[in-house]
Amino acid sequence: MFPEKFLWGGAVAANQCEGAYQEDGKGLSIQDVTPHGIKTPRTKMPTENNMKLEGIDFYHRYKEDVKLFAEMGFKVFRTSIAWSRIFPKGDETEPNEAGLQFYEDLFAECKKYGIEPLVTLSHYETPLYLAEKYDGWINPKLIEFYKRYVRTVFERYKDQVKYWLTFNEINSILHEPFMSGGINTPKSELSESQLYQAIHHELVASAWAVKIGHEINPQFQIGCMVLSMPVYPLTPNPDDVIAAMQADHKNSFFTDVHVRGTYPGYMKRYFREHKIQINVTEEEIEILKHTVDFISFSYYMSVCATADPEKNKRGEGNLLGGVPNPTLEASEWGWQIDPQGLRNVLNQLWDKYQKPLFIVENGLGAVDRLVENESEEKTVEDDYRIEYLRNHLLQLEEAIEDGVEVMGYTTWGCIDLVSASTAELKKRYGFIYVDRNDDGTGTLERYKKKSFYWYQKVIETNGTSLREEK
Ligand code: BGP
Repeated sequence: MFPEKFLWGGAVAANQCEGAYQEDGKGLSIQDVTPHGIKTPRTKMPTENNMKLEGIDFYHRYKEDVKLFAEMGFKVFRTSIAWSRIFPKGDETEPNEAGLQFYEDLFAECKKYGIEPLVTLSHYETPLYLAEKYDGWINPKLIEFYKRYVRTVFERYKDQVKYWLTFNEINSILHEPFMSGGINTPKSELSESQLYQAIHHELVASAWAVKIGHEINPQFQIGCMVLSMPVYPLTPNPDDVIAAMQADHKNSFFTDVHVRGTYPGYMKRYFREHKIQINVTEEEIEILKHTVDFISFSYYMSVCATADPEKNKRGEGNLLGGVPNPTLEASEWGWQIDPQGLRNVLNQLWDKYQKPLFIVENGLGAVDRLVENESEEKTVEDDYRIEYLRNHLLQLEEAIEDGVEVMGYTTWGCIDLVSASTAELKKRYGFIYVDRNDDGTGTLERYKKKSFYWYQKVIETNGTSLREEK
């Protein structure tokens, strides 16, 4: 059974839905120069084929959208603040009032319907200037700029927002240094020491956010956010089991630091053996002890690991990737579907840390077709999405029965938006269809998909409808 106060809802990120990329004083962010997501190098300036520049026009249509979320019964809505709306270049000392006002209005609109905002402070949208002038998070100055930014928004929204996330999928910087860490130096030229220096700076900044946030409002619940992906050994060979453990360490390092406040032994060993040297000050060691209130994560898929170089071939997948699992099927974009992996992740994190958990992303990216139903309303018959979500929610419920404490669940892309990895609109996740295409055509009208009514019922019955459907 789902707990009584379970936070059901959906999630988006500013850069993937707002559009209005130059409105009301907003500065450019790294997303404005990456028209093809992570697939091709960035452009010098924003180009017309970049779907994120206009997004789904959430900036102007958020009232209509929040109303639809309320109609589904959302208790929580996760979005991010675009840092470059508040500090257009990132290193200014004074914030942009118009940007602050936009989010104040958005959060007020959520509150009007009793929807709790859950706010990501940095979701793959570092101000471009910070990437170009400072090389992003490699530079310790970013910590100061981030502190100023988070202090500004914490103070402004201290009575509107209770739940905060410090960095979206913080561990994805390992694979996507530009998108995740605003690091301008090409990946191929980046040393491991530079990469881990940037990671260290983000971890310190995250701990600062916890400290500053709790000083401003002790009621704040501030969490870390990681990309979770269980790593299974490809075979029962003990070498593969160790390979899976080591692959997992690369990611669990981030939660270890966030929850325990120190670097784990396996990471110190990794640094030693790979000759990684990073600067760490005494003050930073102290700051890291400001640990998070809860752990949030995205969950889409699992992967395998092997010690056999012949079989160690990376498959398709989200930002981390890994060896494909021969027993699982995949989405149209090659992401392997593994609902039980969610139960696994929840149990592992709970057993390890005993901290409340929040699933803040989960969902199926698929091609949807708009059709007219009997009442001549346009809709999408997305039974595949319903099946995906139902199977994951049933596993989530299993984990709750296992004794795991889960605060809530927000599906990814509750309204169609632009994909992070491929910058496409045709990869849709929403309960709400947005009439917008990758060639820039479309009316931007919103239509309720079949899954809209399905999720509405799930929320209304606090999950009991899931079992009836089986
Ligand atoms: C996560 C990101 C999101 C989101 C999601 C789906 O990695 O946090 O921003 O987009 O994945 O990925 P995609 O949009 O590439 O399908």
